[in-house]
Amino acid sequence: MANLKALADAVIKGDQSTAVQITKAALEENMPAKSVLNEGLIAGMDVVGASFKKNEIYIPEVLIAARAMKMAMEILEPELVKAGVKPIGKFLIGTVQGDLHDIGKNLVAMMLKGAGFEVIDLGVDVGPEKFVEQVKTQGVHVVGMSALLTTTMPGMEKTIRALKEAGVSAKIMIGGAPVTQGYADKIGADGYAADAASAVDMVKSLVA
Ligand code: B1M
Repeated sequence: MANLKALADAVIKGDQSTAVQITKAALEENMPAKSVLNEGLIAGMDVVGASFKKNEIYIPEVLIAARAMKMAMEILEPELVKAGVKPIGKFLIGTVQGDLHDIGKNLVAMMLKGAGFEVIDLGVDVGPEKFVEQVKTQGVHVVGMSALLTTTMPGMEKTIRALKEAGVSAKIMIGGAPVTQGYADKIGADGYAADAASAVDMVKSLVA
């Protein structure tokens, strides 16, 4: 019988082929897709997030684990849709206007996918109008903004103002190397996270 603990371990080790092989075997044995997701893939990414937070592993290991999870998810996703399993929330993220840094933003997006969220990634250099338009049309629960430059941080404040003027009810969180909790409080963001693992905890608390 397919072993979901071994699937979680394969994600933790970033072992793509084993993750894919166990996912396929589990589905062939008619294991519920939701169990494969929660007890295998998400359980593995939870461990990765916790280890990253404690500085026991670093960005390359997280990226390798996320890639293993992504490959297995490609097999699992159609089965989750068939079974009517809904994501735990919709998260939209982008790097703010004028800013082209996306490594941290991508990591946050991957970790949230790993935690069971549907993630819409608008990419880099995203202006307030695009955030507003996408948040309104996509039914998003949490909007995330990333900035790596002190010169582009004001784009977060502009976007929050535009979202509020547009009457958007989604929660807003921000992050990126120069961003602080104090800045988040100052510009009226609902949440801030210093790293990708903390971003998952923050988004979970914002949708709770
Ligand atoms: Co640029 N760059 N860069 N750069 N770059 C920095 C950020 C800089 C600190 C370097 C320096 O001078 N020491 C400096 C900014 C100074 C400042 O404003 N404070 C800088 C500069 C000045 C520039 C240019 C202006 C350089 C120039 O052209 N003169 C230019 C700007 C271009 C633009 O954006 N318009 C520029 C360009 C580039 C590259 C294109 C070459 C490249 C980006 C490639 C890419 O992203 N695809 C680049 C890089 C790689 C860096 C450094 C070296 C690394 C950034 C990175 O990816 N870190 C950086 C110096 C450094 O940090 N050592 C630097 C790894 C990443 C995982 O961390 O993004 O912080 P980070 O994400 C973390 C957390 O911050 C958090 O979680 C992530 C994972 O734990 N997080 C969130 C991020 N977003 C979050 C969102 C959340 C929550 C948490 O909620 C929504």
